[in-house]
Amino acid sequence: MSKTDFSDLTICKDAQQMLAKAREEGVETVWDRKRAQEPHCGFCELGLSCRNCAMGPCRIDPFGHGPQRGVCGADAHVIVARNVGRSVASGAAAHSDHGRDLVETLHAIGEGSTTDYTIRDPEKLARIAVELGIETAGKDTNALARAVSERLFEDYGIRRNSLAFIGRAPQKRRDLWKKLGITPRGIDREVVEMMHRTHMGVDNEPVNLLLHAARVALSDGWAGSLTATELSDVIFGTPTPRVAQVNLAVLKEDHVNILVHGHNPIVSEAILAATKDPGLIKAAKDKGAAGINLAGLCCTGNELLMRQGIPMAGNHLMSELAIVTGAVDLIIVDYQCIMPGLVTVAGCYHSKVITTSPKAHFSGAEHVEFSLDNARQKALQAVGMAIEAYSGRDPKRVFIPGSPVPMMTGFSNEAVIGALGGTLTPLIDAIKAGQIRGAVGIVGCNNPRVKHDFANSELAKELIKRDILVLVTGCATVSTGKQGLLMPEAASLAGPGLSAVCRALGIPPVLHVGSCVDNSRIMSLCAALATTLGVDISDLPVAAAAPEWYSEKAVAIGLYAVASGVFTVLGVTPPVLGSSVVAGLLTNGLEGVVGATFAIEPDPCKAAELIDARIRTKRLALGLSA
Ligand code: SF4
Ligand code: MSK
Repeated sequence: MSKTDFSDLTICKDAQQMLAKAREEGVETVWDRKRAQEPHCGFCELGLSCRNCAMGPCRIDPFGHGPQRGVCGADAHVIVARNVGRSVASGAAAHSDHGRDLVETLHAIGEGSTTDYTIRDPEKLARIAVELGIETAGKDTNALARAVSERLFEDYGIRRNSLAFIGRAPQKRRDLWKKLGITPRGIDREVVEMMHRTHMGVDNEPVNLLLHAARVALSDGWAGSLTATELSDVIFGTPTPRVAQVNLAVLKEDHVNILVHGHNPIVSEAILAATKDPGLIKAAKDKGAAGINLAGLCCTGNELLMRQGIPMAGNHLMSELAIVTGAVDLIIVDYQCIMPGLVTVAGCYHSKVITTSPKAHFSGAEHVEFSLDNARQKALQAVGMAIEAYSGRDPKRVFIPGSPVPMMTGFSNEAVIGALGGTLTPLIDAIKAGQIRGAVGIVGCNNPRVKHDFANSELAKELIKRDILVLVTGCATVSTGKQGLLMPEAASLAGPGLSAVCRALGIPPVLHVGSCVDNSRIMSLCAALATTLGVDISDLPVAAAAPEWYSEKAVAIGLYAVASGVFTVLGVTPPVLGSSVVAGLLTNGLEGVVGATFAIEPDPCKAAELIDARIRTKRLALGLSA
């Protein structure tokens, strides 16, 4: 029997329609593959399996009837902690390696070895140079680019007393990290040390392992990710508020449709420029198209959305479904969150998949390698390939559902502070007056274990109702944007205080602040608020939530938020419940160590209650009304 109602899998009408089309056309999606995997391995779900060496793989029986130690003698607590540590290392490595690519780009611009990229925000570059203690007098923009990139290269591995941007964290927080011995020393160093510690026979004490995991995560949040954000702004421009559009209806039936997918704006910005090439536009028209249409998926989509207002076709779980429209001619990817299944789905249509990074080849995809000295030429080539692919499109298989939803974007910290008149004082006043009771970052992904977009958007609705400002990044942006929460009109869904602030400023109650690496913007804002108020981040009425997370990057983000003092609610249970020590530390014990913990709550209404209670406690402790 063919299933046609997919409302149990996703709240989005466009996704439901595409799931029905996929089913009809015999196309397998992530949800089908997830079902085929069920039941998932119970040992792995609890974090109790280990394959770190060839004496194993090993598993611990959670009921006490089978083995309680791996072949090497590691118990449940060590195995779970090692697994958490490796996840954090992988997530931090992903963000930080992305950041390194931007340092290399900035350096190449400074050296003059690329002309395909320029510096669009030289003022921000100069501000960063001053922040890093670099002498700016007599240096032109290229010299500053060289000096800043050289300083930031040093964060990747060479031991220094501190990382370049660590001074942004409040003094109290830095003192605490120092006392705990978790001040990050080098981005690559912390990741490498975690891989070392989790090798058989190195660190076999779960608390010590988790403290180092916090250090790894901090090297991501206050260095790798922050570098990616700041240098993307320098090179591609610091975002400013604007209105764009979201959902599958941003695809255009009569245009050549190109989707960018992945994370780093280095490729997607080059593609954007190529889509404006008059010769290629003419070539598209010669093939019978009305023009070339570019839209984004996942975080590189967020990067283009924030800075250029390019529409978003969807988030993580929409990537295959976008192809099912039959209207996508080319999907061009860099790295991270690109499901290998995408190539198979594209193979069911005329759609071409192009990979661009030497780090990320996909079997079955065509590889057009981008480098800093050929990006413009390769982008023109890729767009040309999209135009060729358009000729193979089958109009009978094209179905683009619904109509686009408008969404406001571009709320960089600079834009927020600019809108407030150049200082944080109006925001602080609104918090003190209780108009804005607190702020919460809803970050992260989709996960087929959770009804698509439900938890992300319901949590946002519940929070704004309680006069809690919401900041979104990554795939949560699309979840909330599709529900209309990213438009100023959504102020009508907010509590009276937040609603009044939004109406006065003409802003939505849910602000889009960027991609996954841009969670560093939220940390920088929290740090600035705490420093202005003379308190620690853990004293602020703020929280974070990752209701639909799937990625190891989300584990790193969650841990750097907690280690920075931000209470963080996870909607998907991480594989830690096999160890009472690890689970207890993460959800309780860390409070006494770093002033924040994780909570695990899949129900978005209950998650909102937990966050509300936290914000209430923090407000009262600051002498404010609850
Ligand atoms: Fe088994 Fe220990 Fe090897 Fe892990 S490290 S696979 S628990 S022997
Ligand atoms: S893309 S890490 S699914 S937010 Fe950054 Fe989305 Fe999560 Fe990837």
